[in-house]
Amino acid sequence: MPNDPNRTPALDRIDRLERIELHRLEVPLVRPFETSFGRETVREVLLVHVVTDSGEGWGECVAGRDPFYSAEYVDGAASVIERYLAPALIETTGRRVGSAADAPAEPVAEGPGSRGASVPLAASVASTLSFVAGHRMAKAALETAVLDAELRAQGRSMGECFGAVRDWVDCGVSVGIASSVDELLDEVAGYVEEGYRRIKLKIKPGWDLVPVGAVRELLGPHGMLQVDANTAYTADDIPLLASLDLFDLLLIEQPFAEEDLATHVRLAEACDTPVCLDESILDRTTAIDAIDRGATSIVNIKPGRMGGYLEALRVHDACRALDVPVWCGGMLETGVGRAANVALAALPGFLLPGDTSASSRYFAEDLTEPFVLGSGEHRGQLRVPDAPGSGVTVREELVRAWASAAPVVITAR
Ligand code: SMG
Ligand code: MG
Repeated sequence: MPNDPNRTPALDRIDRLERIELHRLEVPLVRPFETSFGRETVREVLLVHVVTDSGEGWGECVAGRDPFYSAEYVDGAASVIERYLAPALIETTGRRVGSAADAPAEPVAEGPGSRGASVPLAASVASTLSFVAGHRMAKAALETAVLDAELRAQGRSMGECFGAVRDWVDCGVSVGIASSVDELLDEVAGYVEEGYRRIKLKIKPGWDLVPVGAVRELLGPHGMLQVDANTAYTADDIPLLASLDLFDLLLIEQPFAEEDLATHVRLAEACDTPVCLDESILDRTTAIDAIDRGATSIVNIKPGRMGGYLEALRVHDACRALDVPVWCGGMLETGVGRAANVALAALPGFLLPGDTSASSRYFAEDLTEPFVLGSGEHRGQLRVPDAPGSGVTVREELVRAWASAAPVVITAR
């Protein structure tokens, strides 16, 4: 009985979602982050906090302030969660009573040891929310909060649940468009000094060959370097982008529009540098399709863009089966989202350093205990959290202190 007051909560199982809270925060960035589509000085954070009969969990929505990186944006995500997703999840979970009846029709991962089977409540979230089209970042935040609560109740970490094979992950850093090449070189030199194992440069028309050449010279021939255009180019730019071959890059990330696989295929045929898709990859199906067509030979995995960590695991597994390397992208997450990303990046198919930088790259103070780059043999790496759930503790006093609006609370009717 879900609502039996005498019922003792199971220690390892969530039977009921009591409440979902949405917290809006503004967290200043330590330096502005400029991409081909805009400049951010503050991270507008949306946190989802779920309170269940067996504990609590947190998820961070990665949608940005504006609908520029993708169609989603943070006000829209908060609205769709409040109006549609959270009420549906509470309603369904109230009826659910932890039965296997709501387990997803499709297994979360093929074969024995399916990860979804061990987190039945989190694994039911995507199907419960599938009546809403799109809004993957909003759905991902909810699923992650439920996953965090469920794993905390089970005493298991996200790394363990996902199938992490390493305790430390290699970290890169994504460097925004600067106001001059000298300023860019100063910034990159600082990150190299800190130990980052790979540099990613944001590029756009007019900010490409010159800064990339200058940074290649700074790093020397062996420094790992890649670029990300966030869809700023068109087919006319294929010759220019192909000339980036000169700089021995790890990859060129998403030069063309999200929907335009065909032009990515043309670029891949015209250059030696691998083409990597970010914005275009929405789930396992689009990943396999893009790989089959030759539009991408490396995949940037961002769980928010894919509707959650469980779909991100499917993308990882599919890419691994096809021998396509993946790496973990970033969306300027606080420690809440970073913890889960670092756990994901510890999977065997993550063969390139991620945009999983230390807390200090983004914020003077983080919402959780800070992520700090290791030293010695762990220089340029972050440690994978191993405590239950995401493994980090949300500093609720900061959630209150940095709030930009009153929390929204959704409860069972
Ligand atoms: O989290 O370090 C980070 C940012 C990494 O460059 C980054 N993200 O397209 O990959 C990308 C961008 C999207 C976010 S722009 C605000
Ligand atoms: Mg990108």
